[in-house]
Amino acid sequence: MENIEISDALGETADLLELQHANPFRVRAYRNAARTVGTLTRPLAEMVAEQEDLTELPTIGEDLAGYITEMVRTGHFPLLEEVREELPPALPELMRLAGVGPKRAMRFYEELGVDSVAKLERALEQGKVQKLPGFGARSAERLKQAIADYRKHTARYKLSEADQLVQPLLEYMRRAPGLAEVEVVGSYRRRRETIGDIDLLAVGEKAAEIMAHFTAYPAALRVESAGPTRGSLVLRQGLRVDLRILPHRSYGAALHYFTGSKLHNIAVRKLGIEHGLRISEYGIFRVEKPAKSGRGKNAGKRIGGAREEEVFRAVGMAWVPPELREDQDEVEAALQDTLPTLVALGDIRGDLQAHTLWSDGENSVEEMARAALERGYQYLAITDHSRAVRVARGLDPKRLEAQWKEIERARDKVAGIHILKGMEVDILHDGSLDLPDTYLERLDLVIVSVHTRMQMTRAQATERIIRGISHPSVHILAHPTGRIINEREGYPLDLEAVLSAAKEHGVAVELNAQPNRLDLNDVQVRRARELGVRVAIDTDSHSTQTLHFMSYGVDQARRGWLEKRDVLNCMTWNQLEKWLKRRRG
Ligand code: DGT
Ligand code: CA
Ligand code: CA
Ligand code: ZN
Repeated sequence: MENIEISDALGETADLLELQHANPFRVRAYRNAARTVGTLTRPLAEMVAEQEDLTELPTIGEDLAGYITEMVRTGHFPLLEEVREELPPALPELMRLAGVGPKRAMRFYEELGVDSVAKLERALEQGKVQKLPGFGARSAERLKQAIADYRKHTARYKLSEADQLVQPLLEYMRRAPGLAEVEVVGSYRRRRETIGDIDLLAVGEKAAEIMAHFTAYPAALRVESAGPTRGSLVLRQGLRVDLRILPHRSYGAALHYFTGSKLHNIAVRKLGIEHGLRISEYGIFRVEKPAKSGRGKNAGKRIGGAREEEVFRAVGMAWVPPELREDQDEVEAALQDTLPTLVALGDIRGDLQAHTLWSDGENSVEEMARAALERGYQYLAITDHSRAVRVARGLDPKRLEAQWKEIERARDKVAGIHILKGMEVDILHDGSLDLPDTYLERLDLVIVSVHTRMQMTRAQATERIIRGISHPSVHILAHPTGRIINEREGYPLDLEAVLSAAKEHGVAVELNAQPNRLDLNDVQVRRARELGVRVAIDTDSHSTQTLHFMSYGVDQARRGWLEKRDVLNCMTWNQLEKWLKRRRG
C-alpha cells in the first residue's frame, strides 16, 4: 500500500469510529496518525522493509505501528473493514462535501434516508434538509454550493497527491528491462496545482518489454489500453497514467510535446511553420519544397529532436521552464530573451508562518526552530493563531506573553537561526484585528488572515480585508482568498483592490504553500508581481513534518513568474529585519 492509501484508511477509520461514538481519544489517535502518514516523504513500505521503528514517528504508538506494518504487508486493514460493515457505505462520500463531517452525514442518513450525494441534492430540492432542526435556508445554500464544488473538482488530483503516487511508480518503471529514460511530463512536470492524469515518457530499445512491465504495475486497478508504444492504466486511487515510448532520437521533441501545455505546443508549432519547420513529438523536420512525388506523413529532413533545447533553438527561442508553458506570454518573452529568472527552492532563506503547541501545532517552538535550522534557514517566524480561532486554541494577550517567554528560551537554546515573535492575527468581521495595538506593536511580525464568519458578500470581504491590512502593524496578508483546493472556492473577493491596497500600504501577500491551499494561485501571484506587491511563500506548518511543503509554494511561485527579488523570504536576515521595521515607518 502507498502512504496515501494508508493515510486515507486511517483517516476513514477515525471518521467512522467517530460516527459510532467511539472514545474521542481513540478517534484522535487515528486522525493524527493519518496526518503523520499523509505528510511523510518516504514510503512506509520502504521503512517497513528496512525494519525501521515506526514508533519513532510522531503520533505513532505501538498499536498503530503494528497496524501500519500489517497494511504494508497485506494491503488490508481489518479494523476499517469491520467498522465499514457496521455503517452505511455512502457516508464517506457525503463527508467529502465541504461543511459535512461525520455527524452531519449521519444525520442526513438517519433522519432523511440520504445515502449519496445525489440523494442529498434531491432532499435539498425538496426542501427536506431545510426542515431539519439546526438547518435553514442558508445552510441549504451552502450545501448546494458544496455539491457543485465537489462535482467540479473531484476529477482532478492535488499535485501533492500525485507526487505520492508518482514516486513509487517511477521507481518501479526504472526497473523495466531495456529502459534508458523515464520522465513524468504533462501538467505534473509543469507543476500545476492539480493533475488530470499522469503522463510518462519512456525511451528504450525494447518497447514491448517496457510496455509489459508497465501494465504489470501492482498498484494498477486496471489496464485501459496497451499498444506497441502507448498504454494507459488506472491506479487504485482512480488516477490514470498514460505511457508513451519513443526512440532516443525523438526524446527531446517528445519531452517538449508531452509536457505541454497544448496551447504552448500550438504556439511553438506555429512558429516552426514560419521557419519552414515541422515540429512534432517525433522530432524537428525541415519541410522540403513541395515535391512531385507523393511523400509520407514524416516528409522532411530531420534536423533535431533528441534534446528538448533543440526544439526551442530551432525557432529562435530560449529554453522555457516547464512551469511557464501555458501560452501566457512565455513564447514572446523567450523570443526576446526576457524570460524571468525564476525563484528556486534554494533561494528560500526562511519560513514566515509556523504554528506550535501554543495553538494548533504539534511541535514546540524549539522543535520547529531546530527543524527550520536543519533546512538551512536563517529565520523562522512563530505565528500561532489569535483568540478568535477558538478551535485552534488561539492565544489571548496573556498566553501570548507566556509564549514570548518560551520563544526567548528557544532563542537561547537554538543558535544559528532567528526566531521571530509573530502571530497570525484574525481580521475580525468589522475589519479590526484580534489583538490590542499595544501587543501588535511588540510583535516582530504580524500576519493577518480571515478564519471566522466567512460567509460574506464580495463587497464585505473586500472591505474587511482592506481594513485589516491598512493597520500600520501588519506585514503579511495570509491565504488571501481562503480557497481550499477541491473543497471550497474561498470568499468572493475583489483581489485587484486588495492587491492595490497591499501595494499602497507596503504589505506583502502570502503564497500559502500548503498543497491544499496554494493561495494565492499562479495567476494571482503573477498579478501581485506586476503590481509590485511582495510575496511571502509560507508553509503555514503545524508540525516539523510539513516544512518541506515549501517546494509546492515555490512551484506555484514559478508558475506565477516570480523571481527571487519578488519573494519576501528570499531576503537575507539583515534585509528582512530592515523591511519589517520600515513597514512600520
Ligand atoms: P491534465 O492531464 O489535464 O492535468 O493536463 P495535461 O497538460 O497533462 O494534458 P494531457 O494529459 O491531456 O496531455 C499531456 C500533454 O500532451 C499536453 O500537455 C500537451 C500534449 N497534447 C495532448 N493533446 C494534444 C494535442 O491535441 N495537441 C498538442 N499540440 N499537444 C497535445
Ligand atoms: Ca496529464
Ligand atoms: Ca494524459
Ligand atoms: Zn492553524
